[in-house]
Amino acid sequence: MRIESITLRKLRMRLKFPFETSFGVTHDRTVVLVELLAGGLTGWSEVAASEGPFYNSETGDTAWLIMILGKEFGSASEIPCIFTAIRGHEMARAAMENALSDVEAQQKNLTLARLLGGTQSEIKCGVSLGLEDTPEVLLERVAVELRAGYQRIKLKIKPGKDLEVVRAVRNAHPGMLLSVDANLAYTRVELEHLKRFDEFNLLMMEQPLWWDDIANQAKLQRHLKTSLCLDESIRRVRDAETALDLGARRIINIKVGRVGGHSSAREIQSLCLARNLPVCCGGMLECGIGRAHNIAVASLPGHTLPGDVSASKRYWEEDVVDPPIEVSPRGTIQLRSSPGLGYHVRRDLIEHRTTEKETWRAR
Ligand code: OSB
Ligand code: MG
Repeated sequence: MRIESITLRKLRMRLKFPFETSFGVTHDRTVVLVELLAGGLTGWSEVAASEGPFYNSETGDTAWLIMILGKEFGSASEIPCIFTAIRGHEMARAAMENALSDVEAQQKNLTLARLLGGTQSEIKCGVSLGLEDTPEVLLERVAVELRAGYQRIKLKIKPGKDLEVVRAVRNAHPGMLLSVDANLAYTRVELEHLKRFDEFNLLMMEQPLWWDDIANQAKLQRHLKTSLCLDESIRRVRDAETALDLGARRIINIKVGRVGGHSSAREIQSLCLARNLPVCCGGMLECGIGRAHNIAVASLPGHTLPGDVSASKRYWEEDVVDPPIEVSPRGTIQLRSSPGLGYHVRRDLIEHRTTEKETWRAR
């Protein structure tokens, strides 16, 4: 597969509802898409980066990476070798490898999920709910998602919007799978406060402490009944090994963008599988292209917990894939059987939403 051309574009996409985390509110997404032509086939991927460098250091603007142009690959999994000299920029690297994975799957007449080693024909879905002004508004949101069938609810928390909110939701739904995500909003001196979440019987608490603080997360885990799940802290398999060795967490949130692409996501997934630890697939408010990649990731063995992969219509009036991604009343997404991503990419809509576009061609 020779990389013949790479098109990068930015799309502006309005979220149906603003999404608030401890690091800020998102109203509109700036989605960066990669369209790659290789071996006569077109592959698509989405850069997972947010609008500003708040979730991690990357943004849509730092992701215009085309070092693979004109190069020849037998498999998309060879791409990480090209990038060994690059420090960071995991999401940009991921987008390149993932687009070529889509091509490779089509070339081999496989679904992307099968190419990656996926074994599940249906994945379990949960939702991530942003911060809301009042517990009442949040409770209404929870009710809507449970009626839709979702198997797990994740609540964003931050100091001042945490115990009371979680208590309200837990009291209303004593049996449901519930987790929380702090996106680094606490410090290690808040141990006593964080211990109070133990009373809510949570599936997990995601990333309470700073992203580069695996060591203190390990100390924290020793004092909590609640399982910690690391998101921002895990950027490569070595981070996962460190976290496992230190006992910093019992669950890892795998986001294919954050960890640098499908190969790296698989390394982390197999490490956890070998140690009998569950993983869950995270999300970054993606449009259908990123979402389709996440679905393939979530079909791998060990992804036994419902992740944050939900239906297109939770975020978008109109998604860029056809059919839109749908969730069954049992809270699952059925994997598609057509080769590659399995969804038709709606070029018309993509063009319509494009605000910037650049194509590079190999000579
Ligand atoms: O921490 O998982 C996170 C969205 C943006 C940035 C970080 C996170 C999230 C989510 C949303 O929780 C997950 C989704 O795409 O539904
Ligand atoms: Mg998270």
